Amino acid sequence: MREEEELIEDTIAAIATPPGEGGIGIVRISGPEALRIGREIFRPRKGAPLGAAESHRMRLGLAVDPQSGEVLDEVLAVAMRGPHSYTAEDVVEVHCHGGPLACARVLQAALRAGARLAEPGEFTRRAFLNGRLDLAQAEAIISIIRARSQTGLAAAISQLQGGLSRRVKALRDEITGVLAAVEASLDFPEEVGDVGPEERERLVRVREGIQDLLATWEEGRLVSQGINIALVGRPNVGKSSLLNALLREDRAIVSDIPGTTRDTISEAMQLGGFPCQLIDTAGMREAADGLERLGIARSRAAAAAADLVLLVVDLTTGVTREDEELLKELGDKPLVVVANKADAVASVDEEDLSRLAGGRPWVVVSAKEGQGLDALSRAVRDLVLGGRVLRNTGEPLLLRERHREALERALGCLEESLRAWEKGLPLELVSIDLQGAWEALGEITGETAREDLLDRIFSEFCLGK
Ligand SMILES: Nc1nc2c(ncn2[C@@H]2O[C@H](COP(=O)(O)OP(=O)(O)OP(=O)(O)O)[C@@H](O)[C@H]2O)c(=O)[nH]1
Ligand SMILES: [Mg+2]
Repeated sequence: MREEEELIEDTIAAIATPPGEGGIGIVRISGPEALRIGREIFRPRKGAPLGAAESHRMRLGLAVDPQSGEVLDEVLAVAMRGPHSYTAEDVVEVHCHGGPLACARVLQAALRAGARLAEPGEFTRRAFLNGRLDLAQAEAIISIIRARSQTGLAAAISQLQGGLSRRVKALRDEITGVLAAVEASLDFPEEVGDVGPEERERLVRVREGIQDLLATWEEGRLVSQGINIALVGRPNVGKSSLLNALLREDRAIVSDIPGTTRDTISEAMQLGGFPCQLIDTAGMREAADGLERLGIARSRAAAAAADLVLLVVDLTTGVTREDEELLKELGDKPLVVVANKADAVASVDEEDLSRLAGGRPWVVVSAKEGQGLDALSRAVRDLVLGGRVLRNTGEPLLLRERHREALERALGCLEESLRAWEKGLPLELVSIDLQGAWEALGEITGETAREDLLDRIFSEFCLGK
């Protein structure tokens, strides 16, 4: 539990499910009054009042207005007594029929019975303040909610289970040990004597530990934030068909008329294990009319802004001069040449393709038959990782800029203290920098996080989380 405790005395409530129609809609109530409020707005069909019997047990009954007794919905309700709940407080959840009005009225009833409307992330903030989760774990929940790839999700789950926190805590404990030795030798120089190579060795190991974690950032950033991939090429080569094939969905209009796609279309998907925004663009050519020219300007902008380009060429026409010019225009942008319509040709002129690609990766696919898409996905993966391999060993990955920044700071302080030590500067100076490193590490798990930092982090959450 953190030292500077916020006093939690009120009870909060919010709708925890997304707005709109759905199977169920959940109103969540947490705090010291949750059970009382739950009893006022929920009338069980049979048995003891809510919260009086077994904890965590779903009950069928009616949600009612606490004042008028009007029936609001037929619901399931569950009371979870603290500390065995999400927030570690008493929690009541009312599962309504998933209509916006039913949920809103049950929430109103809870507010009328004395709850306060929760701020975004306030339930999770309470879980943190009550010591149920540390800060890195709370942030993992955001990463889980936002995960758009298997790898990103797996990394976020491992973070929620404390993978990163344990690592950071172990590093911090090492520093604590050295700090204690340094302080002791400062306070009782006669009895303790000098701190020596052993302590310095420990700090060197901490430095390596921090560097190892920092080395996972590129990969963590990839799996959490993803990349933009633009489909670029002449008209009619099958860019939109490829988008549809990769999405397994009839998303973009496909036709045999060149210049079908006018505006860029962007869809989120996974390619090569990474989340990405796949952007279909208008076919590039010397534009015939003004509208098409506008579309082509957008294509250029999309290609320029993309992290990676899939340059689509048409096997039925073979590589053309325009393909070559396009490639030249794209410069040294990371790029995969995608030769499409393999189903429509008897053989593929590999020499021609490899000449065009000029050392860049190229793959042969058929958007129509869905052929070669795995190879395309592998090519993207290899290009993005640039020879690096995804660890995927269950080792923690840095998923947030905030963690990277705190680790950089910790590393800076640690190096400073090692330098001071080696120069034989007074131990007081060594100790100040060690403190800095210790505090920076503590920001990751939240032991030393300030209130404004917490505000910023928890405001990223959705309402009801
Ligand atoms: N045989 C065959 N035809 C394909 C394949 N992919 C696309 N086509 C056809 O090629 C034509 C153009 O496809 P689109 O996907 O609209 O091409 P595009 O590159 O998006 O064209 P623009 O939007 O005009 O730039 C359509 O008639 C498709 O059916 C393929 O893999 N094999
Ligand atoms: Mg198109």
